[in-house]
Formats: sequence, C-alpha cells, structure tokens
Amino acid sequence: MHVFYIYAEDNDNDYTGDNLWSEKTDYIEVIDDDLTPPIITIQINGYNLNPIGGIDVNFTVDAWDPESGIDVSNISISCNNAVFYSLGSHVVTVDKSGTWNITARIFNADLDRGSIDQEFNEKIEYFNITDSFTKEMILDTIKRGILKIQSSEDQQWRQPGENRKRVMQSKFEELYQLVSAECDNYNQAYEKLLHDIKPKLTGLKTDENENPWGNGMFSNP
Ligand SMILES: [Ca+2]
Ligand SMILES: [Ca+2]
Ligand SMILES: [Ca+2]
Repeated sequence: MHVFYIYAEDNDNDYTGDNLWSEKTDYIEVIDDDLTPPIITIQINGYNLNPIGGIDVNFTVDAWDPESGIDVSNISISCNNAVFYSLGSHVVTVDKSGTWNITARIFNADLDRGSIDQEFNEKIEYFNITDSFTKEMILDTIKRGILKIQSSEDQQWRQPGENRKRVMQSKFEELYQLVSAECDNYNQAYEKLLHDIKPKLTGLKTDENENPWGNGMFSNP
C-alpha cells in the first residue's frame, strides 16, 4: 500500500491570514503479482568410488516458477563445503560414511519492483553413505579390475603376458576375499594393495590410453 499526501495553499496574500489551503490523502495498492516461491527438486543419480578412495555423488537440481521463472544469478547449492551456482547436474565428493545433505536455495525472478517482491525456497535432500555400501563399491571396483585384467591383451604385459595376467588376477581375487570377509581385514587388504599389487602393476606397461600404470594414489581407509 502506497500513501500519497498532497497539500496546497492559494496565493491570496493581500491581507495576512487571508489565504486558504486544501489537503488530500490518497492510497494506491500495488499488488505483488506472484506470491509463490520456486519449486525445487533434487535427484541423486548415482555414486562412484573415485581413484583416491572418496565417493563421488552425482546429483541433479532442478527448479521452476511458473509465474516468474528463476533468478539464475541467485542460485546456491551446497554439499560438504562445495558450493554450486547453477542448476543441472553436479558431482560432490564425500570421504567418509554418514548422513550428508544437499541444500538448494533458489529465488524466483519476480523482479518487476526490484528484489523486494522476490520469493525463495530452500530444499534439503539427505543421503546416507554406510560402511557396507562403501564396501560393496570397493568390491565392485575390484571385480571390474579382474574383468579388465581378463580382457587385456597379452602384449600389454611384460612377457610372458599370459602368466603375469594369471598371477595378477589371483592377487585381485585374494584382495576381494580379504575385503569381503566378515572380519575386519581392511588393513591386510591395504597392505596387499600397496606392497604386493601396486608394484607388480608396473609390469603392465600402459593402460588402453597408453598412460603408464603403477603411479596411482592409494589411500589407507
Ligand atoms: Ca511482482
Ligand atoms: Ca511463483
Ligand atoms: Ca513476489
């Protein structure tokens, strides 16, 4: 609601105190044409174990406001100290088990009277990383390693390639057993990976992109 007050005096000044005045107060109501905030969705697309032992979480944030659209300069999406300033798909890395959240704070573009009319919404999406889930991902990665060894060409290995492949495959299978066992064999698995498998992987000269093997980073869980 806007208030207008108008006051005016005439110029009848032949005698002091002879003049007259009028005043008027009027009101104009300016209605906000959009009172609803944006609608936000957050979708978790998948999880991947990354090369340094963290878990990459791929997620998509979408938002719309049928009346005003989205103010794309006012988007804030945060998770585990990472902040993103646009809608769409993003990847965030978490490094331990627990409950994590993605928080999206988004404004609509109701800017016909500047930012005074803007509405915003905030949505929080929680996701859980459990130890058993991490373990499944590690096992899956080892399995894929075994498949990769099996499908590699003998020529990619130092000769005799066939023997080296078989030895390496059995080491990966031992690693799989250590990780999948009920008791806590993670330290043993780590030692095996670091001191047995990693040095011998340098026997494989290059990967399929001709990058040298054996220089990857291994982090102790
Ligand atoms: Ca408005
Ligand atoms: Ca709206
Ligand atoms: Ca509004």
